Amino acid sequence: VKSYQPVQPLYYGWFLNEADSWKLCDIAKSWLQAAINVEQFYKDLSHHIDVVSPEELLRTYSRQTYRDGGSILHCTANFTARGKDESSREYINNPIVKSAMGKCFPLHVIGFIITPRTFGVRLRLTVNQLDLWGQDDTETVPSIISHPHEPKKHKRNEPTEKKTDKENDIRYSLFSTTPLHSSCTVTITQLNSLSQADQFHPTSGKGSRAHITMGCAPGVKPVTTGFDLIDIVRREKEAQSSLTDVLETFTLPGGTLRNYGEGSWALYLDKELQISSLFSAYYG
Ligand code: 2AM
Repeated sequence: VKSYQPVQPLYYGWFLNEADSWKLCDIAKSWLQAAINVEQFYKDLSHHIDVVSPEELLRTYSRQTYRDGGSILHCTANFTARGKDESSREYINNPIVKSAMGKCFPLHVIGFIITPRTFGVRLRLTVNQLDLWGQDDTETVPSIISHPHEPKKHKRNEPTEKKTDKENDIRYSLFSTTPLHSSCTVTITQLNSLSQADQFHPTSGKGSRAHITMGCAPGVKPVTTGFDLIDIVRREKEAQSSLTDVLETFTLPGGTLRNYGEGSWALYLDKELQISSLFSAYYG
C-alpha cells in the first residue's frame, strides 16, 4: 500500500492583493525615481551597476525571476523549503501559524533599500506579526555582499527585440517614463549630534529583516534582498555607535536618503504607509 505525504509549503508570508501590489509598485517606483533624481545617488549606484542612464537604472530591477511571475507582492515570514529541516516542520505545525492562516494583517512600510543587487520595501512588524516571524535576522550574509573587493558590475539588461506587454508591465521592469525633476537639499550629518538618531535605525533585532522584494538586478535571486537588509541594519548599528563618522544624507520631500557605502542606500519615510495583507502559504 502506497503512503502519500502531504505537500509542504515553500514559504509562508503576508501577501498583498493584486490591486495593492500594483499600488505599492507605483509608490516604490516614484520613490526610486526621487532617489535617482539625487545626482550623488545616481552617480554612486551607476558606478556599481552597469547602466548608462537614469532610465536604465529604473529598468534594472525586475521581478522576472519569480516562479509565479511576481505579480503578487509578499513579505516572506518563513522560508520552509517544503519542511526541509526540524525547525521548518515545527513552524508548519505551530498552532499560532495554523490559526493565522487566511487572516488579515496590516503591513507597515517604513522605507526602502536600494543596492546594486536589489530594491526592497522595508517593513516594521507588529507584535502579532513577530509571533509568526521565522526568518533568521542574523543569517550570515554571503561574502559578495559583506566584503566586496571591487564594485560588482551587474550585466546590463540587454534591449530585447520587442518587449511583450508582460515585460513592459511596471511590476516586471519597475520602469517609469516620469520626467525627471530635481528638488533635494544636501545635509551631511554628524551622527553624534543628531537629536533624532532613531530615524536611522528604525528596526533592529527580531523582524529587522522583514521586507518585500520589489525587484532584483539581472542574475540576482530574491533571497538577496534580505541579505542586503541585514547588511544595512549592521551598517546602521555601526553608524549609531560612531564607527562611521559622517554619512551622506539627503532630504527628500517626505523622506531621507542615506548612503551606507558600497552602493547600498536606505530611504527612510517620514510617515509609515499601511497596506493590508493576508497571511498564507505558498506551495509553488
Ligand atoms: P524574498 O522574501 O526576499 O523575496 C521565494 O523564492 C521567496 O522566498 C522569495 O520571496 C525569497 O526572498 C524567499 N526566499 C528564497 N530563498 C530563501 C532562503 N534561502 N531563505 C529565506 N528566504 C528565501
